[in-house]
Amino acid sequence: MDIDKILSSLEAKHPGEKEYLQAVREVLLCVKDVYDEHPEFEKAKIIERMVEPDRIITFRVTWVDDNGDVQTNLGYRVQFNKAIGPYKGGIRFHASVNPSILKFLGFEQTFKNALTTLPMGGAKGGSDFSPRGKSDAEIMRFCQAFILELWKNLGPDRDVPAGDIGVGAREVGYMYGMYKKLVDECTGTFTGKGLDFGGSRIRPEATGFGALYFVENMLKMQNDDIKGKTVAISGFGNVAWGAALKANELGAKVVTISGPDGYIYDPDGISGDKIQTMLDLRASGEDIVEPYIEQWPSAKFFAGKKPWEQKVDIALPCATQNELDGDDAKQLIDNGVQLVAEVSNMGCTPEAIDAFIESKTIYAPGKAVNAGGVATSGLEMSQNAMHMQWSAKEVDEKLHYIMKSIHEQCVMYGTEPNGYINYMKGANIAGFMKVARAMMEQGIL
Ligand code: 2IT
Repeated sequence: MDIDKILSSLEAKHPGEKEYLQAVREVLLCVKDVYDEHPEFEKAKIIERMVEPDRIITFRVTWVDDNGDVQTNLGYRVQFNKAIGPYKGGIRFHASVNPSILKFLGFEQTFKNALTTLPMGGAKGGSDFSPRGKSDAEIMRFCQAFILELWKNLGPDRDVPAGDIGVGAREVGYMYGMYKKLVDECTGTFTGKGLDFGGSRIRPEATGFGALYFVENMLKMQNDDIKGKTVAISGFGNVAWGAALKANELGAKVVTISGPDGYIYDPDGISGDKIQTMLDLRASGEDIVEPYIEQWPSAKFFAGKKPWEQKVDIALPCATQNELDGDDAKQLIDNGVQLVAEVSNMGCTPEAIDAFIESKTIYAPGKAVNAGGVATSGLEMSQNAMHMQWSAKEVDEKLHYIMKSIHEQCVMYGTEPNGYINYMKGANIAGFMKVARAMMEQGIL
């Protein structure tokens, strides 16, 4: 595989799409050797086909704000790859959303979903709509307007969206409500729904819980466990919440959370009622963490800084892409960090990943670590198809099994001759091989 040639042709076709090109480059570098061992892949142009989405749906979303003013946003759905199953992946509402970000997310989702062991293809969608400071009624009108365009491309065996940044149970509820009104069928079609209308138990917690199960597996490989370890978490949304809950439950001490305004360091540990504070901060819609210190004065707020400057055993980026860069990585390594697990999608920059691998820090990428979220979405699809609802215990057992299996796939494909486990390589090769085999067996399409 001529990586430089593929990348420069992609760059020429999609200039300036830096997140997308970054995600593609990482996968190509990891799978090159395996790819070259399979001349039939090259003959079928598997890579050239895999890096382009099946289609991108772009649309205008017009809605009326509380002042009666007409607002227009852009809406997208990137249906990336359906070799393994129906398109599946979240919807992101954030001012930064653009085709590059949604293409990187859809590309990553394809391999992540392959790793879950469940039959799901990859997709992502969203809008540049910013939920910050919007009223509940505005959120509802926006969600309805978004689905009024997108609904015709969705379906339980076609494309099943879920939440992501800026989209939680409330937004999924409004979108699914509108979808049902238009198609007049109750077939699931969204995951992350409310428990009373087809949602799965443990889905809200699943991304964070799954990430901690993955971390437990990583530590077990080192004959270690998480009890008593200090953990830095970034973000304060749904993913950070689930990760903090489970880290506490497993006996670790969470000392940071963060927002766009800076980070909180709480040496006493963020647990118990402080978790509720996190939820209240999120629910306020202001997108800031500073008010935490008004309620918990022993904690400190560091304006405009990231939590990676603190000395911790474990770092869990839980906020957004490229939130941990080369300098952050250096700081963590100098402070003796033992393990870094991305819970956000592509949370670390390529420079940060290189630094971790070079220093033999145990590092795992988002597409493996955070796959418990979409895996539990897959379980929600199964429950909807069966018209059943499983107990929390049943879902949690399946989530445990899935995370263990993802970890095993990473170890199988990522263990280097010197014993170091390169989880990035392992996850990319395992995910790639499954999608590639599925594409090969279904012919040139
Ligand atoms: O990045 C992700 O895996 C998600 N936002 C969840 C996707 C899903 O379909 O549950």
